[in-house]
Amino acid sequence: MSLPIVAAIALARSQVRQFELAQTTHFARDALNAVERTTAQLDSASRAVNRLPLDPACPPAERRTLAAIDLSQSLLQAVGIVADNTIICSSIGGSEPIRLGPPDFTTLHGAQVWRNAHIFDSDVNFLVVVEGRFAGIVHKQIGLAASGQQVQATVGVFNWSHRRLLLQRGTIAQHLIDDPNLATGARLENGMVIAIVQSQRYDLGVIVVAPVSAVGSGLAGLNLLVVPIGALSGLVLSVWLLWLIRETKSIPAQIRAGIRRREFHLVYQPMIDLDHRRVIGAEVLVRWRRRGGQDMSPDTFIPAAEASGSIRLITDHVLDLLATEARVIKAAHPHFNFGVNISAADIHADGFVARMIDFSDRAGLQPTDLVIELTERSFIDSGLSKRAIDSLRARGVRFAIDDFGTGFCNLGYLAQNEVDYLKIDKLFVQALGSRSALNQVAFHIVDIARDLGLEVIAEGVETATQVDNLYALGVRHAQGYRFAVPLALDGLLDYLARAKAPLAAVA
Ligand code: G
Ligand code: G
Ligand code: MN
Repeated sequence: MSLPIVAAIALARSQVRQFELAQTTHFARDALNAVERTTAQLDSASRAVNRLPLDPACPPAERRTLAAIDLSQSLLQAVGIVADNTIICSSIGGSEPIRLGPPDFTTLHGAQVWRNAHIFDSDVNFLVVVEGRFAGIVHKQIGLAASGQQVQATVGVFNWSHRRLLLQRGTIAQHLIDDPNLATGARLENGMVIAIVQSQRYDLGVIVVAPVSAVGSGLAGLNLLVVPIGALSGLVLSVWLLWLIRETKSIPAQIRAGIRRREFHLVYQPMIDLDHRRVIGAEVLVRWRRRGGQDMSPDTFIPAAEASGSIRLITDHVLDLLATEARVIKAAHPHFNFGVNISAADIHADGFVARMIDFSDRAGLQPTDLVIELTERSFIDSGLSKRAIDSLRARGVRFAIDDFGTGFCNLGYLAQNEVDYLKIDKLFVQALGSRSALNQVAFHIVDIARDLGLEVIAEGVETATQVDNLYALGVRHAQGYRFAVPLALDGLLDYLARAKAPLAAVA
């Protein structure tokens, strides 16, 4: 009955691949929407500025007017007035003229474009678009910082008729857009998914290049790619982005400040043993509550922390918080297990094993109480992770591969690195029994796990039907809204107290 493992993976992969083509195109469209919104704002700011009188002295009243225009155009970094390739007045600069030098190119509509302007004494470059007297200034790099290595995708925004890249995250090879037959569409090429969309409104296009299999894992993160270029669908995201753009501090500095101000806290999502309908532990998830009181999802800031090399700050802080709270939980529930998310950068760093042992001592945990959740990215450097994993497993720590099926899906590391669990991503759980192109993936993952002697944990389980389907496949551990949302410490303790009765009453 069980398919040979290679066939199972091939099947799962082909489903995922079709999905990736569609998904990558979808991301490119999202990015294009954002770019179009920014372009519309440039247009409207340009009309407003070109109506202003030209006063080379740039009096304060003029600067205030520019600032008002700037504020009403939320996607622009700044606006200014230009004469002779020189910004003589701007919404955020002083009154010193800023020389731009000759433009990179002129668009079909006569706007001049500087792709890498050094202005405002800043160490980042800006995209500057000049139309008549108007200069619109767009930040180029915020998106690069805010999106992660996690999302192994490159995004480029380019002028369609000139084939000139305007903004990019990562490096887009020029030859990919030089193609004279360039058209909207997606294709697979050398292990990469390449999606291109052309704007119907402007002389613009977006290209997204993602390694096959990086797409699923980046579902949320990929949205961040469009940061420099525009606002996004989710309110939380755009608030975060605007804040990032206006904030002058680097991401590591922001994280340090957040830690100092105690803005991070932990939530726990109960993990259920389906055989006995018991809570056996919880996954520990970090939250960042910004000063406005808004919770920031780790999907947003973990990739930013990883990309800026500051994930260790967060991991250390999470372990510090957990060391205290785990003692409270353990006091009431001695057999409780903790699933901790660890980034690839953590496990590849020197001293990881010592760090985890030190943590479990401080938390009063046995190594056997700990499940370390790694994403498939952690196995890229298989040798490095293997040493750490083997050493901790010898002490009784268990390991889970998180979001299995969305990453590199390379059997090599599964053979080399011994782990204990595969976690099925909620994407696949939710596709189960649906008409989604992904509806067979969970089945194949369970198959793979069985062949390798691993247990499976299902994530994002929301309905009784999903529980039944998963159980029928042989899955014995689950977490998801069906049982409990991620809960803060007090909520978890309440939940556990109630769950002492058979869990069916709780679920
Ligand atoms: O908590 P959800 O609540 O939004 O979490 C989103 C993603 O962020 C999860 O896939 C999880 O792997 C990751 N995540 C949550 N908490 C942590 C953490 O403490 N460290 C790391 N590295 N990732 C985390
Ligand atoms: O490690 P990571 O992928 O493991 O974290 C799980 C993520 O899924 C968290 O963001 C968590 O808040 C979210 N989540 C947990 N349970 C459910 C669920 O039942 N449905 C959905 N849609 N999301 C869930
Ligand atoms: Mn996880």
